[in-house]
Amino acid sequence: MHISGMKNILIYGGASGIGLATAQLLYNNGVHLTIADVNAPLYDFNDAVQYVSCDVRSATEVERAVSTATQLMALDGLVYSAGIQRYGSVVSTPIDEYDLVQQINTRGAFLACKAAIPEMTKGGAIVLVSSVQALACQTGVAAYAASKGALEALARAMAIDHAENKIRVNTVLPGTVDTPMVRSSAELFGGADQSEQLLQQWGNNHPVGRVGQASEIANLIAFLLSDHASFITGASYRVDGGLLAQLPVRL
Ligand code: BMA
Repeated sequence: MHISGMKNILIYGGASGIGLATAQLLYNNGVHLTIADVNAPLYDFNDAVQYVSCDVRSATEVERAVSTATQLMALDGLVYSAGIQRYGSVVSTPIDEYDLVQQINTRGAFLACKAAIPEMTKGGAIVLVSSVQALACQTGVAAYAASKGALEALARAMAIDHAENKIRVNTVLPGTVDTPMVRSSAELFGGADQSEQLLQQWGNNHPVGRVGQASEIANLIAFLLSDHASFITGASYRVDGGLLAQLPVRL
């Protein structure tokens, strides 16, 4: 895929999972890239991609990532893919755990966009990685579902506020995707020995009969970043193997 129009992109949470798959796709298309993440990338880009150690809870670290990304040229793309998942109902979720999920999944996106938008001096595109759980959810994910729901509303607000700056803002809503985050959930519930089967079972919940691959989400992110999506803003795209199209009704 040709990522037309995109030259300089910053990816928060680009060290693994959907963020990393996006980085790989953009890198292979010649985009100048900066990855901001608390962890070092799981893939070796041979110094061809800038890496900034960044805890998205810190405004200073988030801003440092933007200034690193804009050393050579204006920023024209931002992907926010940092995220964590914790389990529990409102009653069973500890308050500090709720706060942590909001800080990383939602407040971090606010900080990233706050720092990056003024640097998108020639316009640009932002993609926030949300979840199908922003629209419909399973039991025991109250904090995570709330964070992703808020991300949707935040994206809409930014799309409206910054249309005049020629900045488009969209979200992608993945179903279950084979990432370190989902694998650690599978280990939590299935234990080391059953986690692979559990992942497969989660895949079977999707009409296509499998979990998604991070590269399949990256394809949509790259499209939304590119000029091919020039009339798309304030929109949310499910990429979920049919998960949300389905009613749990059997004939
Ligand atoms: C994702 C994560 C996964 C989950 C999927 C579908 O955002 O919450 O753990 O399997 O949504 O509900």
